[in-house]
Amino acid sequence: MQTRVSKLLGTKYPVIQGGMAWVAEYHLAAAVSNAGGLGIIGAASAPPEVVREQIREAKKLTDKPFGVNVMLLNPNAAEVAQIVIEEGVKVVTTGAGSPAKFMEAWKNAGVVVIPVVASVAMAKMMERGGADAVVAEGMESGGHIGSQTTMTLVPQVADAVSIPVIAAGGIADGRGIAASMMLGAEGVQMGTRFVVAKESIVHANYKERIIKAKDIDSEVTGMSTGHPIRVLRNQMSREYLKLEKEGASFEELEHLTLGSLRKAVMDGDVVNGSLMAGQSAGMVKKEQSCQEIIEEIVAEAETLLPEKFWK
Ligand code: TUI
Repeated sequence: MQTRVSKLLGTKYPVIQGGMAWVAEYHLAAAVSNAGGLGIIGAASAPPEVVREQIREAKKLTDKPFGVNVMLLNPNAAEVAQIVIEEGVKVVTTGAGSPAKFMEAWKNAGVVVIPVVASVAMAKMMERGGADAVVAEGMESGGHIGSQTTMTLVPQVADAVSIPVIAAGGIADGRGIAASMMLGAEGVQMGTRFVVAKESIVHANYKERIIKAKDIDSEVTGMSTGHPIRVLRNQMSREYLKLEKEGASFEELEHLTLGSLRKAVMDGDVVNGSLMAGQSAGMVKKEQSCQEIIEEIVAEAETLLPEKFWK
């Protein structure tokens, strides 16, 4: 399955793994790249030197292209942006803001730049700024989200820009890939399904919550503070939403969630941890290797889609 996206990335398939904080470390990224997708190391809020180390470890595990996600709320984003260039990383995706100020340096260094956007306006701005493609991410996604759904965002972004569009949010199988292509995308990014991959270092308790999740088991915290985050419902999210309803300050709410994603991913604390996951959690049924996941979803998409969409 080749599209403008797989050609741009130099991958076998137009499938990208989301740059998820704590989850997207080098084992997962290398496994996705080795399976023909594009693995991504999520820099999130990690210290810049840790990101450099992660990149070097990924290079030991794969000779295929992989990327780094720069999370723009990170106060160290500028340093991470520089490390990506120094280490010769092929692809950068960005999240939770505008990467405009880093774009020129990345382009000059020959890095493929793919900002994640949640609106048509941001997609157009990124194209004008020299982005090679955009990920149009709907609010079905886990973690930090915008307000548009994938079904409505992807076609509107595809109509508004000429660079390739990669769909994200709610995609967990071949039907999601086929649907995304019908909406005008030329690739997909998946997060939640890869959280549960065999090569993912995420604690078994967290994986189990995703596998057991039903369609309605996620909710969005922080809508009122301007930092909406989709998580699986648990004691932590209930407490957060209760405080939010009572008008708690942003600082108070931030304090409650401090370190909570780490708690879920590393310690398996599914009670007080933050279980970021997308609405597609209800579709994720078992732990599989990245190779099994990618082969399965691409084969399914190919049986559904007329060849003109991907040849
Ligand atoms: O970035 C994400 N998802 C994330 S980042 C993250 S780390 C975090 N952890 C705890 C609290 C806060 C963050 C967890 N999940 N997805 C990509 C994405 N980007 N979704 C939406 C956007 C976005 C939003 C606004 C992109 C651009 C944007 O621009 C706003 C502006 O005008 O600057």
